[in-house]
Amino acid sequence: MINDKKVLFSGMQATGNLTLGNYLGALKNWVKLSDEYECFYCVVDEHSITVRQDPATLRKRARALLTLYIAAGLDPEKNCIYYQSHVSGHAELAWILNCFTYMGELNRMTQFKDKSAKHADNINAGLFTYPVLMAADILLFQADVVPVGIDQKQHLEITRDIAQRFNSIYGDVFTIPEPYIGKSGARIMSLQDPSKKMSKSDENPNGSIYLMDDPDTIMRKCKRAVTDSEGHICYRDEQPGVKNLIDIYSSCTGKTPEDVEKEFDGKGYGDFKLAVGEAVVSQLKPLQEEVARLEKDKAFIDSVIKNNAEKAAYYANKTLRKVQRKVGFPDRIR
Ligand code: ATP
Ligand code: LTN
Repeated sequence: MINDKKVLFSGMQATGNLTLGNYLGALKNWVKLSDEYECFYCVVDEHSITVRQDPATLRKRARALLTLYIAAGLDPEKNCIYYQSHVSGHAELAWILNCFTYMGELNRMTQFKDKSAKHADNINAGLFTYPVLMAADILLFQADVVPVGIDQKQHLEITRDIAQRFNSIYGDVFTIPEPYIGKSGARIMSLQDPSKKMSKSDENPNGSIYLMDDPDTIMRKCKRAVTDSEGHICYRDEQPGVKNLIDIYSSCTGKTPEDVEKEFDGKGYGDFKLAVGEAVVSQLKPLQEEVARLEKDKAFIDSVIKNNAEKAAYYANKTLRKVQRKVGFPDRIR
C-alpha cells in the first residue's frame, strides 16, 4: 500500500509505433484504473534491447511513448510515469530473481518461443530472462494489480511463482500481484490475418492501426480488413475477422457485442466497416491532438522524466534494500 491505496504497475516497450491493440488492450484500462490505485507506468526500455535496436530510434520512441502515456489521460502528478533505465533497482532486483527462477520455467514461455523464432540470429540470454526482468519491475513496487493484454498472462503467472518461491524461503517480502485483463479489447487481432494478434512489430502495416494514423488511413485499413463470405455480423469464433471488428467497435464505443450484433442486424459488411472506422477515428482524435500539444512542451516532459524517476527510485530502493538484506548481502556503512 502507498498512501492508503493499492499499487498498480504496468509497462510497455518502445519497440515500434503503438497500435490500437496496445491502446484498447492496455493503455485505455490504465487510465480507467488510475484514480483507484497508486500507479507506476513505466517505459520498459531495458526490455526493448532484447531485440536489436537503433539507438537514436529507441531514444526517440521511448520519449514518444512516455508522452503518449500522458496524452492518453494519465496525470503525471498523480501517476508515476518514468523510464525503466533511470531506476537501477529494476536491473538489480532482476539479477537476484534470476537466481530464483528455473531454466525449465523460462523454457515454457510462449513469447520467448515466438520471439526466438522471429529473431533466430540473435537469441540472447536477455530474451530468455525477459520475464525475470518483468517480474522485477512488478515486485519492486509491491504491485497488487497489473493491467495487461491476454498475451502477457503467462508472464504474470511466472511473476507470481517467483514471488511465492522467494516468500516461502524468506518470509513475506513480496506482494503477490494479480493480472487485470479488460473485458473487451484484451486481444485485438491483425486486420489482415485475424488468427494473429495485432502487433507493433508486424511487417504488414495494413494489419495494424497505429495510434498516430490519420483518419483516411484508418478508414482505408478498416475497409480492407479481412472478413468472410457469411454476410452476417455475428460475434462468433467461426467468423474471426468480423468478431475482431466487433471487439474493436465495442471497445471504442462501450457497447456490448450483443448490442453491436443488433445494431447491424441485416446490414452489410461495407456499412459495418465504415462504422468501425469512424468509431476508431473518434476514439483516437483527442489522443492525437494531445500528443501534438505535449510534444511542443519540452520543459514539461523533461520535468516529468526527472521528478518521476526520483519518486520511482525511492519506492524501488525500499524493496531492494529489504531483498538484499534477506538474501544476505552485507549492510551498507553510513
Ligand atoms: P511487439 O510486437 O514489439 O512484441 P506488442 O505490440 O505486442 O509489441 P507490447 O509492448 O509487448 O506490444 O505490449 C504492450 C501492452 O499491450 C501489453 O499489455 C500487451 O498485453 C498489450 N497488447 C499488445 N498487443 C495487443 C493486442 N493485439 N491486443 C490487446 N492488447 C495488446
Ligand atoms: N512484457 C510486457 C511489457 C512489460 C510489462 C512489465 C507489463 C515489461 N514489464 C511489467 C506489465 C508489467 C510486454 O511485452 N507487453
